[in-house]
Amino acid sequence: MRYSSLSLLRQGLAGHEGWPQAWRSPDLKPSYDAVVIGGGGHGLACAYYLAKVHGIRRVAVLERGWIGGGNTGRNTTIVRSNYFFPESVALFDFALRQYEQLSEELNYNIMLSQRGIMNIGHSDHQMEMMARNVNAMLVNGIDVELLDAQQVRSELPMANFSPDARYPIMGGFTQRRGGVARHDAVAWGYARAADALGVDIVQNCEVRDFRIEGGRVVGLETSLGPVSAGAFGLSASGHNGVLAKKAGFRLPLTSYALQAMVSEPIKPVLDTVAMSWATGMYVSQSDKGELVFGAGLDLYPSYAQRGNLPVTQGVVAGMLEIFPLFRGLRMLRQWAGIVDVPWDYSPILGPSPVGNLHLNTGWGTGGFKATPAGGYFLAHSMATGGHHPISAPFDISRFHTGAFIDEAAGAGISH
Ligand code: FAD
Ligand code: PYC
Repeated sequence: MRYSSLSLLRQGLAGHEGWPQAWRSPDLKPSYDAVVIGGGGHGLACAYYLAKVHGIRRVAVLERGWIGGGNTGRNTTIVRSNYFFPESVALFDFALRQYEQLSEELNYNIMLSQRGIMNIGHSDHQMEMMARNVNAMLVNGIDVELLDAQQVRSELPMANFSPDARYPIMGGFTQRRGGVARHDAVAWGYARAADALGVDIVQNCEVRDFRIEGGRVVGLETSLGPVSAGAFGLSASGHNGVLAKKAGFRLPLTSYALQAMVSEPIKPVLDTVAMSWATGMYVSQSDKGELVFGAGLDLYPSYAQRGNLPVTQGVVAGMLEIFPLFRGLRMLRQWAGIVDVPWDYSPILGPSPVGNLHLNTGWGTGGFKATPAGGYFLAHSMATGGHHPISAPFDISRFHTGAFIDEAAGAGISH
């Protein structure tokens, strides 16, 4: 739906009471052609592409809470495609290119801000590894630049460049097409577009079990009753391991809490995303002025969605070492999401060991940037029964063949 400036003004003056719902709230039907488990950005994107690209419109997305209330609404909104291996670059740059035209495609402003992402190096060793990374990324066709200390200083003049700093700044590298996008808007944009194509988005619907016959899933048991379908997609970040176990197989991943926090808002001071692997800190500034910053994984596996204090303290300390001027700021909020981290830090995509159940899992700490890709390739797998060439290297079989795609470094701050 498009709004004229007059109708926007009228809504504003009327206290926003006349807005139509952006998507319906349908009852769960007994059967569909395809059912997606998990109403995060990936699940919603999958439903949209099933309908849009594959013409499959009898689709339901089942979300146990509210859409975007999982990691989609908890992440720090960084998008980038500066990964090491060609397989990863193909995947993440596919997503970034989708993001670059998504506002127009969905007619929904996802507030993509390509303000660049800057990784800061603090030692000769780190600069050496950054040079190797940058060379690999350039070979893969990614727009990255290695920077010396002066170049970093011209972009982050308020950082601590003292030679006596605990973390001296020796240089860095940047991807200028990287940046941030509004996480909720990505979920809402896909939800509205999928709904318009006939997809049922069913919230407060928890998937509790699988009915499996002859090696195939014939239906799901949910908190709103049973549902059957021809194809199923598992896209329930943070709980994919739990659900896979109910479907009778084990996913090679471990679930941890990942934390983030925001400061009180201040005037614009930071116009890129700054990351420091050595301190485990990254920070950007939101359009409201808050500093959005975060940490690496919590130290032990957990499903407690709040994170533990030593990690919070560590990230604040790391940020203040690099940006001492933020010292007087108050912290407004801290939170965490549960992330599923595979053994090689790359996602697990495509058909599962159970026929007609398809996987979109293992995005670990870095799946927001991949939302359009995760959705697109899950839809492809559900519609065709097989892989798109870009998702094929991420098949679960790599944990048998040993063809790992170890992106621990590409995943950056969070491992
Ligand atoms: P989710 O949004 O988590 O969606 C899964 C949904 O499944 C949830 O809504 C959940 O309620 C639902 N669900 C679970 N179990 C069931 C069930 N049994 N039945 C029905 N529904 C169920 N990535 C980046 O690229 N950039 C970042 O800057 C970044 N920062 C992050 C910061 C933090 C603090 C966290 C926690 C994560 C961050 N990530 C980042 C990772 C990113 O958030 C996730 O990889 C991504 O959002 C996963 O999207 P999703 O749609 O798969 O998952
Ligand atoms: O994947 O870029 C990322 C990221 C940053 C913080 C958490 N994940």
